[in-house]
Amino acid sequence: MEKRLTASHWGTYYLSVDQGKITAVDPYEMDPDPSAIGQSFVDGIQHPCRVKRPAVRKSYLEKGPGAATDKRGAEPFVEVEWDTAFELVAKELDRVRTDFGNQSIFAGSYGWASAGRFHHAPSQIHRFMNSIGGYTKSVNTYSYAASEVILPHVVGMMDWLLSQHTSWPVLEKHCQLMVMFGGVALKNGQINAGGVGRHSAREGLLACKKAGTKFVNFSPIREDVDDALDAQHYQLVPNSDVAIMLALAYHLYDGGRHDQEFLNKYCVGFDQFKPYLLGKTDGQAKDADWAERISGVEASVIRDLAIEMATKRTMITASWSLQRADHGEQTHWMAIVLAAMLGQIGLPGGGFGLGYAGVNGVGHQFRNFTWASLDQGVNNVCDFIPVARISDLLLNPGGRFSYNGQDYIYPDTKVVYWAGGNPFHHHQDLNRLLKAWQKPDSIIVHEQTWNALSRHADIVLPATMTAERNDIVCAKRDDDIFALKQVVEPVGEAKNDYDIFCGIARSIGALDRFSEGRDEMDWLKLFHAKNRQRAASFGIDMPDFDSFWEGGEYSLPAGKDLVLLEDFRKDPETHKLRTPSGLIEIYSETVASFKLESCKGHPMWLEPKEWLGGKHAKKFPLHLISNQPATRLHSQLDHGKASQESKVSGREAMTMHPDDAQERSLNIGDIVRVYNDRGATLAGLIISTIVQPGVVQLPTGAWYDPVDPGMIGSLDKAGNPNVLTRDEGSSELGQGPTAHSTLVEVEKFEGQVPEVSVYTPPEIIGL
Ligand SMILES: Nc1nc2c(c(=O)[nH]1)N[C@H]1C(S)=C(S)[C@@H](COP(=O)(O)OP(=O)(O)OC[C@H]3O[C@@H](n4cnc5c(=O)[nH]c(N)nc54)[C@H](O)[C@@H]3O)O[C@H]1N2
Ligand SMILES: Nc1nc2c(c(=O)[nH]1)N[C@H]1C(S)=C(S)[C@@H](COP(=O)(O)OP(=O)(O)OC[C@H]3O[C@@H](n4cnc5c(=O)[nH]c(N)nc54)[C@H](O)[C@@H]3O)O[C@H]1N2
Ligand SMILES: [Mo]
Repeated sequence: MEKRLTASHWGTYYLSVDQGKITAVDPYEMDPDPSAIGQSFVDGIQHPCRVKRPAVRKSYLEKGPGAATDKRGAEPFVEVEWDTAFELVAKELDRVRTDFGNQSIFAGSYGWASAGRFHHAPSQIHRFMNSIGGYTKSVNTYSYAASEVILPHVVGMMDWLLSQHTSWPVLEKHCQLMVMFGGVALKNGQINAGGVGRHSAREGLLACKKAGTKFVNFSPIREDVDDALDAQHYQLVPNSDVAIMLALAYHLYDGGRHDQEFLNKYCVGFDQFKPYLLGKTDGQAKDADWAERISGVEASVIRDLAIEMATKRTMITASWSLQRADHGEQTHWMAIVLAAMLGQIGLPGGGFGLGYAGVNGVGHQFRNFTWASLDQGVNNVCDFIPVARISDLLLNPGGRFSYNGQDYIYPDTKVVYWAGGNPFHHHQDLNRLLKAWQKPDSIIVHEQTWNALSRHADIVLPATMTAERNDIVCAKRDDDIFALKQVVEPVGEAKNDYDIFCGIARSIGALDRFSEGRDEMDWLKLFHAKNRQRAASFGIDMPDFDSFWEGGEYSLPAGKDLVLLEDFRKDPETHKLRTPSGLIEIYSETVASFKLESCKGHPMWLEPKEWLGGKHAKKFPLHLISNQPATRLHSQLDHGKASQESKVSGREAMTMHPDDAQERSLNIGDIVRVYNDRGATLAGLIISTIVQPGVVQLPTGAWYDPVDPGMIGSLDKAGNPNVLTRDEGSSELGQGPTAHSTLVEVEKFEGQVPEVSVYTPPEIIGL
């Protein structure tokens, strides 16, 4: 039996193949902490739910664009030949380009797609669209949109910060106290966008523990920190982190323990922030008693912690989840202000960290090396949306929105084109999305499986998976690069996204512009040549293409230890930050000048619209944490073994505290209905003290599976939390997603339990 290398966002593995079938998955020998998600390759790649041939929704095929759009998700599909599909897509893109203009094509196509530099679906679709005149794009990520917009005003770009986070070995040597908001969940460190050679987060954390680092964590879920770290764990009212951070800041200041010299030399605006902190502006000192009333964390805990933080080398970490919430901008901003008051930013082991273990690679000791990727060309369309405003875009053509201090207008969308992302996974309030989804004339997707996205499309073009193609895999913030040779034949007639776009480009007459006459291997050789050239500029001699391709893997020599903002601390003049003042902006004149109610000039406690401390909690008394799933990446391979084995009573598992379960007379394994005014879903119940009372955990990623497909408001059978989440921007500044500010109620599901049916293909008919 042959074993062949494959790689994914969750790790590198060997696939055993017997007569064209994948029979086993073994972890890569260099990985000290391989992820079990890879086991889903055994059944996931060649699963019956793969899309096998191009397919068109019945009414669409019969009557063309705009036909019976309210039947999306409900109607059967008709399979067609590839050439027919290419023609259909080309004709529609031409119609829309000519009659309405390219801004009427929305191809933001946000999503993680698969690992692999060349077959990266979002890069492919953007290059293709640019080769035919452009498209309306999306900006920022679902991961940390609010921070991406606020942090450039405060300290610098989010991606730039993440690329120089203090590395694990430095933390091990110097960090005495790690104060964590939202934990450092190892379930999340399984993943890194682009691939993982070595999983390093567990090693890094355990080394810190061994060296004597003390861990303190504020989080609604105890599992956000590994038991081995023996962290002091405090539960808190979800979304109240800013209040706790403010109170820590207050007691640092009140006790004269803040570092005024650091504030003077490296920051601007402490004097504008101070009156708010002390309560001079609103009559409320942000002290520990105040924070206790908001967060439920005992005042004495906060006061003592402030003293301890000031006497130790302290790293303050905040997970990305904190800002995926109403007023999410305030959380990371305030964490940075707190770290600035401690004065340890730029010192080894101190300062702040955003998203340690949020993905593998944050804290990795690596070379800041940009691997080659597909050139996307130039987009001639200026229109854009903040990524999480997709439903608003479709529902309000011509409507205004505010973003980062300016007003913009939503274009009128005729075509939605997606390749490599799944809005029926990632977006909030799926019933609202479903309504918005009825608006465009055409919805075209490239998909691997018959998931909720492809089921709700008009034209579905089957895409290959990584094991079915050749590619080069490497991640940002990682040193390892892999040569991936095709392992198995594509399922059915599935094609690579590149070949699909070549087919459409040929029909449109844009093939040369799109492909530049290259095939898959030509592109891989081009990428490798660029990588070699870049490596040479670092004095590194990478092997030539043939040796690399033959060898299968290559690692850059180890990078140096990193200390976040060390250069800035050593010399703030030469290493100015990219903020208006060149310094850390505790108060931002720029943000203040926008005059927004939802985001002012300095970080503040702003009450979320939906949280346990608010009025909605009377009707919906449980805070829903729809966090990242431990057994898959988002919705990918939800049909695979690793994910399916984690289901409870046939659907996604929801975890509830024993007190809340008792109050509702619920038992382990019950099928429960989780609901609020936006929707309802069924989940299988786990009862555990890992979640605090008043909180339920229902991870993202179960495929949306409505009882009545196409019907807005239908009960979801599989446990997708996004039928419950809010679809409102974090603020008028960032417009980030706010899934983590959602309240629900839970009851036992009575009556005939509907069977989950989303993992078998929809009805496919002949015409
Ligand atoms: N409630 C709630 N919702 C959330 C979050 C949350 O915390 N709570 N988190 C958000 C975050 S941080 C993120 S990043 C998003 C993630 O949202 P997405 O990135 O959209 O989620 P994925 O499931 O990874 O979607 C990738 C899709 O691409 C397809 N795909 C994979 N490889 C290929 C390929 O090579 N070609 C083509 N054509 N298709 C491919 C897969 O089948 C899958 O449908 O979700 C967000 N949604
Ligand atoms: N296994 C796996 N790992 C993943 C992913 C995946 O799909 N699967 N997705 C990846 C992606 S795209 C991203 S962006 C990162 C996201 O990384 P994060 O945003 O950090 O991930 P989450 O799991 O949403 O949240 C982490 C924890 O934050 C806690 N939390 C939620 N709300 C609050 C709050 O208000 N206060 C406090 N103190 N804690 C809170 C929850 O208990 C939750 O378990 O994860 C990545 N890692
Ligand atoms: Mo993300």
